[in-house]
Amino acid sequence: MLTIWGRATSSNVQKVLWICTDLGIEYERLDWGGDFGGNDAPAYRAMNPNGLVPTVKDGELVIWESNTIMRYLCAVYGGAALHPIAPARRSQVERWMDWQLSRLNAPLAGLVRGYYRTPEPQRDFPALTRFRVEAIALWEMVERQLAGQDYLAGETFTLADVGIGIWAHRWFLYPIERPDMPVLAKWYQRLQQRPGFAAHVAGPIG
Ligand SMILES: N[C@@H](CCC(=O)N[C@@H](CS)C(=O)NCC(=O)O)C(=O)O
Repeated sequence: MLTIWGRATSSNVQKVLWICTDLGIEYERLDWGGDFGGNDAPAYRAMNPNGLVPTVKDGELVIWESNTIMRYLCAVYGGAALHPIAPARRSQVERWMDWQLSRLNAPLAGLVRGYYRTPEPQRDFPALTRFRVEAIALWEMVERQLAGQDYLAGETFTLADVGIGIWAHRWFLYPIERPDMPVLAKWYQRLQQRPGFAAHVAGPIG
């Protein structure tokens, strides 16, 4: 059985849990990080030198980085539909996984830190406005990408939708003004129907 270190409220842990549900992978999850602490314990650092969650152990293999973990789980546990093997098709999925890490993550995580980890009197509102404006431009890219197709990499659900879907959920919960993006909203509704999303992502931002 897989062991997963990571609090259930972490966006990156949620990616892994979502895939476990979709692929029917059994796991034990240990509350770790955030208020649970443990990230700096020497034994944990020996597994994951970043001191972040998630970390996954499958047999003797230790894995960190949520996207790498998702790719591994798809390769070992029958997830070729989520992470296609054909190079061209795979590139359509992976560009959005990389885009999530390289572009979307910073403004979206900035909004979590600002609104959910910082008491109101200490909030940096100009920075929050910058994150919001930056995020809108990025979601507009997603809105255009989804025009005429059900999922980010085409007509089928893939890892691209998982990595960006966890942020879409947060985006729709943030206490901010959002421009209307009907295609994005429909895709988000589609994700909400998926058991992995309902089980692990659908709750409040923690
Ligand atoms: N790129 C890493 C980022 C991991 C990361 O930033 N994890 C956050 C939670 S989402 C973390 O560990 N924060 C400290 C904590 O929760 O204690 C991944 O995708 O796994």
